[in-house]
Amino acid sequence: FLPKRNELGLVAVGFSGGQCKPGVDAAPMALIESGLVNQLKDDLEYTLHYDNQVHAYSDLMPASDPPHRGMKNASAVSAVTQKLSSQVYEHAKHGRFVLTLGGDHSIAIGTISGTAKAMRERLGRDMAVIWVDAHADINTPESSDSGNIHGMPLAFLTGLATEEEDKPFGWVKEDQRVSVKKLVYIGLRDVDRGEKKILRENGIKAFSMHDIDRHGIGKVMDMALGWIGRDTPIHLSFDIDALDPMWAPSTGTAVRGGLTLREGDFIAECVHETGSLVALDLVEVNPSLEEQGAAETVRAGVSIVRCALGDTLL
Ligand code: 4U7
Ligand code: MN
Ligand code: MN
Ligand code: MN
Repeated sequence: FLPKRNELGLVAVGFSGGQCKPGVDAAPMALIESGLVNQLKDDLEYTLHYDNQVHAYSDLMPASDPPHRGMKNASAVSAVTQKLSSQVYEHAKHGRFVLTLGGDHSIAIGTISGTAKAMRERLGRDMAVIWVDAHADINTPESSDSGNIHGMPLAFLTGLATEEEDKPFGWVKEDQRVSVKKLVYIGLRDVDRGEKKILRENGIKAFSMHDIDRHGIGKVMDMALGWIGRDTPIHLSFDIDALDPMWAPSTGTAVRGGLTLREGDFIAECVHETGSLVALDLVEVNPSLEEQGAAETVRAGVSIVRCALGDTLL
């Protein structure tokens, strides 16, 4: 079921409407300009399927976007993620590995719904999701204090939050969802009270920074991948704020006490080694925050992507 050897679909998503800080839309260009695409082609020998544009989806932006169930920019996020879902689905359907460069984490509603559907059709299998993040991003509109949709993607993707057909996220259908049993978190350290309840009540597998301190990242990866099991397609969604601000300061919701860059790279390497990785999102890099740290943060993002796509130390 693996993606065709070295066929890579790239989607660059310059979208920031899932949260309130401008600048995260500039990340795809910053990552590409720092040499990422050339490295994937030249060093890692991927054949690239890329439309050579950073999508801003400005044609999809509604004239007015009043709050819906407390969500900010619900119509815009809905329109963008629905379009993105079909872009990602097209790549995945053709057997390509799908790399999506965000953008804020709301875009995962688009990427994961696209790959989940393609994997069901191609393999008849349910896909697993590894979510590397300081945050759990599983607030329902009702449990969210901020109304920012980048803190909610997993609620819509798992079906914990559903909507009527004619409402913003009513387009997310059963065949585009992932099971709570196939979701694994790594790196959590800032989980809202309502989210803790959701994780507990649904028995969702989560490895917090505490678990990483206790067992070490090597053991945690064994346990995380063991939970998913062999021959299950994996979508890796990597929020750069999983890394400690020492390594990735330029991000909208930085939280101290995070992963080292090497631990982040190691996670990506281990998931690559399974041979089951079908897609990667790299999100929440915001080069306009922390001017000092922007280049460093972009470099960290490039490094994570390279590792997930098969770069090795030796
Ligand atoms: B990110 C938060 F309240 N949980 O819902 C929320 F702490 O994609 C943060 O992981 C969400 O960066 C962070 O707004 C979303 C908050
Ligand atoms: Mn986060
Ligand atoms: Mn996130
Ligand atoms: Mn964030």
